[in-house]
Amino acid sequence: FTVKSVPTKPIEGQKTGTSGLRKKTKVFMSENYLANWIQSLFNALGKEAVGKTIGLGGDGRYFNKEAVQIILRLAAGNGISKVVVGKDAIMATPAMSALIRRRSLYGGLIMSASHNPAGPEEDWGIKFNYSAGEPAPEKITDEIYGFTTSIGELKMGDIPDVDLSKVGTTKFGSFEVEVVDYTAEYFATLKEVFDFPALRAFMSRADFSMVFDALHAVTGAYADPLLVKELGGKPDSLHNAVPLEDFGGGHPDPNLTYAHELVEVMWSDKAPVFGAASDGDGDRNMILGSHFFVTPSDSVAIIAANAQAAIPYFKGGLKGVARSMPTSGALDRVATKLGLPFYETPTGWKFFGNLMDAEQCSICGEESFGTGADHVREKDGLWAVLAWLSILAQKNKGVPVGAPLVSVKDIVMDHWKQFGRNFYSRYDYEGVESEAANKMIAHLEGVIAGSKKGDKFGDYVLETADNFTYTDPIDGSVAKNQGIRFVFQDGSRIIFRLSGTGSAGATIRMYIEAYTNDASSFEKDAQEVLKGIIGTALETSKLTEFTGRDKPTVIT
Ligand code: VG1
Ligand code: CO
Repeated sequence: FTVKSVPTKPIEGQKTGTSGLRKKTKVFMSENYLANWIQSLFNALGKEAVGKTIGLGGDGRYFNKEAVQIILRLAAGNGISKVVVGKDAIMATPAMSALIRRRSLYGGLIMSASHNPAGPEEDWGIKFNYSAGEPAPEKITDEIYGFTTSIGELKMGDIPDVDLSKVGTTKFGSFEVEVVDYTAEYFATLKEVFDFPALRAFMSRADFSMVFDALHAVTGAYADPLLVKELGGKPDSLHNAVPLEDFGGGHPDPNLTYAHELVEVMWSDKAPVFGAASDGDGDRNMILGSHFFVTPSDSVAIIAANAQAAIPYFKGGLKGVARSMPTSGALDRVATKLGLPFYETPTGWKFFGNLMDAEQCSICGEESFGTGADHVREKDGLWAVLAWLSILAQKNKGVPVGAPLVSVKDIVMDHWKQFGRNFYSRYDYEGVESEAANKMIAHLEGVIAGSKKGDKFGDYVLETADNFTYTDPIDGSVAKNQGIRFVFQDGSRIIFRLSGTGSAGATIRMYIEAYTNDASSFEKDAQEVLKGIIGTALETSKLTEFTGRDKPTVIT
């Protein structure tokens, strides 16, 4: 094939956020928008990528089928020797991470805007993962952005569209496309982590029942082969498990608001023992028990506390644990008790990679329904589901069929008895005017500058207030302005930051946490317990004054 030089011009605003580049689908479909970013990526990678093999796939959303062909032409034109593509262009985010690691690929591209809705009027996105399977560090994404501002040429290989519906290899001279089963490498990795026969035995108990809701997103393509074929689950335990280009018009975000269908099932009279959901690209998870919600911050703490006993991969113990700054302190208490190294990182999975590569961290998590481990370098929704099933299986080993099972709620209550409870909630204000959001953050910077240890904020006494800065302990890189935080003397916290994954306007995230070890209040409703501190947070930030919003769009 020949390589055509196609002239192009820089397009504004191609800067990646918390996790890749996300924009309205129409923006990505406009002339050269996607091609410019991909070419800039290859420019940033330079000679290093020439002759290498990369992975490619996505969450099945609208425009992926066209995008994959554009990316293949650019890969051919830029000297990539081979692209490994998931059948039908499918590849969940953690599956891509596993693919890169197991096949020692140079990197991989994931076509996804994760939990953002899909379709011609909604969002599209793209992210690049590096050789360890980790999201590209800021050093690379900054370089890509640099190239997008000066780009003048696209290098396009003139190859025909590649048929992605069949597994196999197609050659175009020195360039090759291999279409692969998108479950193969991922499931091989999961089998190294979990005891599949033990999970199968537990899931086949007559007194066990579950529902997994794929929200019509990418885990729909993995749920049947994994939970039914591999683990013997019942086919009717899968809900919304057919991936659709527009995710069925829904918002593929596994939380109590957007996964309401699952919530209704789990709070019904016939609620199953276990419920879970995942997001657009399969890296997030929500864990539910019968009439019970496990907060993501508690989930990672409970998985860490039980990992050694319940999951073969961790039988030698954990190397360390980590959480993002806004995630509750529940994990910190587990780290202290187990004597483990502990790290607090900025929001976004890319900050965990270095710790894992340096063998400093085995399990990590974020409050935003992201949980994972060092088997890959992405958060992993189905991993979290299997982790919880493993804990349930282990706790119920001696329980005869017919006797009451140790439930999800029992496991969480037991955990709180040992460690206390970190009441937690996040308020999201979506679609706020960017200027108003920036003014509020500037105001909060002022509050921080004017306050000192011992100051009273409502009922709370200030310990520290700052805009979080992270220095990576492995490579020394510094990430500044990662979130405004007020930490009080009893460990309670108020945090504000702006989302980096939206496609238009601003989203303000307000995170609230209060700790108690008073067992009599463990069953209280988080919104009730947090009412006072939420009021303090709203007053301190003047959120309503700046934004005109008197209530959040989503509460998790
Ligand atoms: C959000 C979450 C963050 C997560 C990121 C990507 O980012 O808060 O914890 O890592 O989404 O998740 P932000 O900047 O909007 O707060 V996913 O499932 O979109 O890959
Ligand atoms: Co996601």
